[in-house]
Amino acid sequence: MMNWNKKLDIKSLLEDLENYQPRRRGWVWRKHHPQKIGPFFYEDVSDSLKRYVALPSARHLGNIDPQPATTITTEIASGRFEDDIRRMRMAAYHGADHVMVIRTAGQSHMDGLLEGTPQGVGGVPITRKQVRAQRKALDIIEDEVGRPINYHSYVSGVAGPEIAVMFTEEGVNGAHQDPQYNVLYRNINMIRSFVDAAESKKIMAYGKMAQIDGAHNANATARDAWKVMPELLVQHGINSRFSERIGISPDLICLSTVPPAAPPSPDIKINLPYAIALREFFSAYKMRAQMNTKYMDSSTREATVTHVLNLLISKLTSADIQSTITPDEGRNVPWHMYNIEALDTAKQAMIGLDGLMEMLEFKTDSQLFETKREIQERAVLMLVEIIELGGYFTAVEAGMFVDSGLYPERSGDGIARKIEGGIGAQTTYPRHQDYMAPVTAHYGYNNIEQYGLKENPSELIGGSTFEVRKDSIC
Ligand code: Z98
Repeated sequence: MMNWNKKLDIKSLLEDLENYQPRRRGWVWRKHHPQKIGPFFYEDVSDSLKRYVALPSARHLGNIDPQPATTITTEIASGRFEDDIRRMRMAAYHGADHVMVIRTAGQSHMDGLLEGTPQGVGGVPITRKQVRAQRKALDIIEDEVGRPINYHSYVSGVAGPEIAVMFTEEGVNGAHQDPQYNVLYRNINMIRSFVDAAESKKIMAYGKMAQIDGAHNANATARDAWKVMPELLVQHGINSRFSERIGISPDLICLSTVPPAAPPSPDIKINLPYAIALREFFSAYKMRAQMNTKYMDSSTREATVTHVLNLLISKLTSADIQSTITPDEGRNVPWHMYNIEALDTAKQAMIGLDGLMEMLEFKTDSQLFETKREIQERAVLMLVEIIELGGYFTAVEAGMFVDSGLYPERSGDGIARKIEGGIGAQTTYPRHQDYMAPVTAHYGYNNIEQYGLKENPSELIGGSTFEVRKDSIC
């Protein structure tokens, strides 16, 4: 056990790193456990930590630190992997159990794995060495705080499947995976992105990683973010059904939701019906509620108020993962102090709102439910039009996505991509009749019957790197 007053020693972390093995695979949810903590009884909490930094006013209340039942995320983005590790530890003490390491801009365009521990801007280049050292650090940190910590990054881009394999080998617990992100925001070829997504999802299912989609990027990109609400339902639907059909368990399929509006818009009047519409359509899946970043400026005070209103929506409609990005992600200046304050904001608001839904119920015969229904109808109509147009690829080519008109209105400013265009175009090939790859969790046609096998193709080579850790992944 570390001396909690001493800094994590990066040099000793790197010692013998080539032999470090992750202690587990897969995502761990907090356990909901109503209980008495100090003088109060709490409904929506999980167990307290062994070591923690409580909210400042806890010193008047016996230093209690009730932990919400919801997973709480921090986004770590220093640009230096050593600093990221120190930030993770501080975040865990403040209540984060989902640590998302942000990539430096545009790793999606790199067609392969990177090596070493290079530096980045507003995030790090994700590599095996960096991931292994950070998972190792988190193993130490989770022993200190007494709670499993989920480590997370991105399986997006032209190297998606390679990254998914590396993440599974290294015990990464969660990742974003959504081919629509590649297509819309990184102009990666659509066919390549969907083929790669099938492979990546199959691997993530095997690694029991939580998968988060990319719909929140439409909120952040559209000029009038509240108008993309119907489309967001469509994007969530496409990715989550795709994932489920490939084998990801529904309790690991997480929708990346963001309340689209923020003050001075009438926040709750716009965001609440949307959140209810979403929960109703996608009740089988988990919700990862990210705070609004679109309407955020240089005032941390303003960002914090918006964050608290977002937390109220989460509490009213239930969120499984509460993301707290640094309030200044909107400005792309990831000051760590604001990450930590955002964690405290989430913890403070969630605990302050404990038991809210035992006291309230929605008026179902009100404007709230009429608006909810209208959003759902618009989303269904959009899906119908996509099918009539000839499917997703043609709809993207026609610019149907991230248009700032409220569907079925169109502004004509959507992001259009060419089916035959983009990075990685013309790089998919049908598998030969004889095709066979002796690897585990491989999507699609894999002619293993010719070797008398029905499953586990890697038996042919005495296990792949998922079953047997080989020198090749040192
Ligand atoms: C988040 N606040 O993580 P590049 N895939 C998806 C993403 O949303 C992102 C990337 C990949 C955000 C942080 N999101 C920004 C679905 C980035 C990153 O191409 O390496 O930048 O991919 O929720």
